[in-house]
Amino acid sequence: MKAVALTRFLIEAQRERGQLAPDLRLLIEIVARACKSISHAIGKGELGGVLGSAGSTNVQGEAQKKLDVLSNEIFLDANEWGGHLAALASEEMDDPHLIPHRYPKGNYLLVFDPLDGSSNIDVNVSVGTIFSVLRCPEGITEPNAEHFLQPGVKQVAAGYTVYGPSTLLILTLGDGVHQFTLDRELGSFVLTKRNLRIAEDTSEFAINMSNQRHWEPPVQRYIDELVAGKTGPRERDFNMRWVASMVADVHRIMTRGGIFMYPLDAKTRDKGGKLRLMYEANPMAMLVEQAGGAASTGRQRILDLAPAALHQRVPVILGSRNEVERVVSYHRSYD
Ligand code: AFP
Ligand code: FBP
Repeated sequence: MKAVALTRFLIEAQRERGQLAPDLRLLIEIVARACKSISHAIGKGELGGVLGSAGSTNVQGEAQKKLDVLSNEIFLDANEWGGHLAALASEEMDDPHLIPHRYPKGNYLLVFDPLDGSSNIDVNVSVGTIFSVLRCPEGITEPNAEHFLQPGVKQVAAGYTVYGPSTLLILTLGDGVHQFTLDRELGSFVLTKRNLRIAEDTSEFAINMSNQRHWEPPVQRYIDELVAGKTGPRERDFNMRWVASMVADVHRIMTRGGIFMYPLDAKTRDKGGKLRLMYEANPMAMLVEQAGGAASTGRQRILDLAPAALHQRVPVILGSRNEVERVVSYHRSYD
């Protein structure tokens, strides 16, 4: 079978399936190009002088790595001139980035986490980029943070790139989830899987177990039951995996099922959770739902949440539908 490059896939989506506006196609192509540049910088590692700390902190108060800052700049430079965006918001920036006056403005808002899991860079473990596309409210030419505060159901596209042994782009335009692999020689993303599906059942879970003493009772109960294995109430053994790069953990679930949890706990309660709604939870929830899985805070569907702030944090429980529903039912029985 002839290889289908991302460009062709997008043009066919535009032409045949009427699914894609031309300016959204351009947006996705430019995002993919930015991800290629990030992949290239990551691949150089120590030789590129890009490892280690940048000596700065972001709006979340987290120490930035050189690659956090570089990836953010790559995204801004790649995306601001195309005429398809009204503004961009990044996990690494306090406020939205407006399109400079010398460039035309478009109808979309791009939200992104340029380098997720950056604590893994220096140890050469998979990291990723996450992005989400929203429509700019009509008539708004100078969007501010408020215009980004739309529930996840309003996303028109979402995706992530995982920089692992190979670089993969996982994309949804609201009609299934598709996987592209970066052909490094051609410099092109090539379609390698159509319509990824997350198995409804699983025997694998991902959670940072070192937080166990901080969890709420429903999560304590759920994980206790999994760890009890064959002799416990679930009557089978479960396996645990935790990469500490959400992109890598979610990608494993996209590939072979599983449940990923960063639940509310005593450590993160004051902030509302650990992961960011706009940059991490919403795009991943759209992808997971599009692949047949489920995504919840434990108490609410993630995609229905009305964001209150650009950098808002939320609890995240996502993956194989039957397990997510079980965790949600445990929350109901304790609340
Ligand atoms: P960074 O991008 O700041 O490294 O955060 C990554 C992350 O938000 C997410 O990708 C992981 O699932 C999670 O942190 C890991 O958190 P712990 O270090 O608490 O396990
Ligand atoms: P494979 O090469 O068969 O995947 O085995 C890998 C491994 O031996 C180690 O790399 C790793 O630390 C360990 O298995 C993981 O074991 P477990 O599945 O018990 O967590």
